[in-house]
Amino acid sequence: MARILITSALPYINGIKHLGNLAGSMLPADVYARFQRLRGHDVLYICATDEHGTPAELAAQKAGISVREYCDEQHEVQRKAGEGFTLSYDHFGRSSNPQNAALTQHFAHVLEERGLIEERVTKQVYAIEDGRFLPDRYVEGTCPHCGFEKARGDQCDNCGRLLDPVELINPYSAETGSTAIELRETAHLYLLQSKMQDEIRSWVESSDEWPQLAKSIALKWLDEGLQDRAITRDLSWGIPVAYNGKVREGFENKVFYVWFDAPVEYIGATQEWAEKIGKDDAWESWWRTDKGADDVTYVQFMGKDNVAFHTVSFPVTMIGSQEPWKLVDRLKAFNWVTWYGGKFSTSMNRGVFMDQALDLLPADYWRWYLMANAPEGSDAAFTWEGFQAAVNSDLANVLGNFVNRITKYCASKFDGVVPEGGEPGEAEAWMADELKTRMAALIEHYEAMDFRKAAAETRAIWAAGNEYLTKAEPWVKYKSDVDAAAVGVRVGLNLATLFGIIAQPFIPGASAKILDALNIPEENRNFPDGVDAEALMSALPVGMQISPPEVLFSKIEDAQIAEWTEKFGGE
Ligand code: B3M
Ligand code: ZN
Repeated sequence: MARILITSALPYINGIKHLGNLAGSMLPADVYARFQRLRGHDVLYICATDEHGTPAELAAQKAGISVREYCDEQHEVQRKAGEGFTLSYDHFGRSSNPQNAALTQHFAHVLEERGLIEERVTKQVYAIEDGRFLPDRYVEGTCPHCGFEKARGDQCDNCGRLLDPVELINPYSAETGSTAIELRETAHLYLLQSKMQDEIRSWVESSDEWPQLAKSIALKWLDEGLQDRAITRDLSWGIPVAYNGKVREGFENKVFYVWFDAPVEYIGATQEWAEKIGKDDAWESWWRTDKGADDVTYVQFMGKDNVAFHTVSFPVTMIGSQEPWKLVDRLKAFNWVTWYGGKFSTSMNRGVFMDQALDLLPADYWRWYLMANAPEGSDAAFTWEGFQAAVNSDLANVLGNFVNRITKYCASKFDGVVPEGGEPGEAEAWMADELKTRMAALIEHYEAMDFRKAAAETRAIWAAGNEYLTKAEPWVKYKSDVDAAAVGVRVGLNLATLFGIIAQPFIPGASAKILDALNIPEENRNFPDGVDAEALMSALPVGMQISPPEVLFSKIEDAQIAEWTEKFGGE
């Protein structure tokens, strides 16, 4: 049994996330966590809300409440949305919790002791009328790289480049629009990433289990040369620049930069989890290689714009501390889910957000389409037509219809019990061969974290089941040879069980309905390897009572697509 630590990028606190955010980290991490648990591994799946930084402050100001109140509210909103999508976190923490503050301050202290943090006085953007420095998203202006006029102080949304506010051309206050801007001196702590260039490069190059997208982004940053980066900000909301309760002199009105503390929350949330389960030190065997974490496989999920922070600045913090912290072993980065090729936007009424999606249809409908269409090799567009096709064909027809047909036929002709009688023949041999090949391929895709391929293989196995029923044709044989029909029904029921079992990572709700209707005990729902296909096709005890499940999936009608296109946009 392996021990697998899984984290997905922490969603910013400012508002409910859209389907693209969900599909770009939290959902695939959940699918992978479910798969590995079903393979019998010891999995810890951790996430949290990312509550510091200017997104939180600006959103709270807009809402007219304190940042703390805003974060309290929004954490609850996001926790509920995650529950609605059946995201099976072991813990969903908060980066504003005390555990993260203590850890972040510890790292800053240790890094300074190691000579990797130093205080520097630099010129920062100051808004005279606002009477404050304008870090990150408080200032906007023209991007020096691509000329985009609404570039944010920390990153240009148009060309994606990370920016320093002082680089912006014609800067203005994002809050007030004031252009009364000047550069003023202010002291900040700098993380001397340039000193860690070689160590980080050798770590990245030795990481042989990273999918290509992640590795190429990390190496691109290393080739450009690691820059020393400010890890404090002139903000009031965030983790105080303090150690052991003593605020650093001159930093009374400053806090740690959100990206310095956010990844540390992966550890902080694990400490919250340990306290929640009543074993305060249980976090150590997941994060300290001197306390048992050396046998853990750590897998991170994120969008591609977060890769640099996870492969450079966070490892600089961990490796630079020279303490025995568990580093990421595998990193799965995603491109974007677009809304018909463009951006999701509340203000421009483009796209569906997590809460709205659940008002329309149950989580499984979205989970399936978002993973079958996952933005792995390139961006992937959400379209209503694609969504309707995936639901109506894959879920309602190929899976739903199969389960319905065979359970209803068993109920009508064999009193709803698994029938005995008859011997396997050609059709069964064909199905066994299909399962041997396809189950092996399916497990390979999951282990490689190729979610589109795993969904496609899952569907192909369901489709093979339909083809089997066409070959076995129990409803035809029943007229002349009940035993021969019994074989088809018995194997069909075993296949329905298997189809429910392998669907669990993607569509846990519908899978549970199938397996409950077939009276499959919890302990028999693990993910099999499919080598002994014949055993899979005869696992159900004959005479066992089964019942047809309720309707698993309703087809999406054109009228619904028309209504939703009107309401949420779509070309
Ligand atoms: N909050 C995600 C984002 O860029 C960012 C991830 C933090 S992971 C430590 O929206
Ligand atoms: Zn730009």
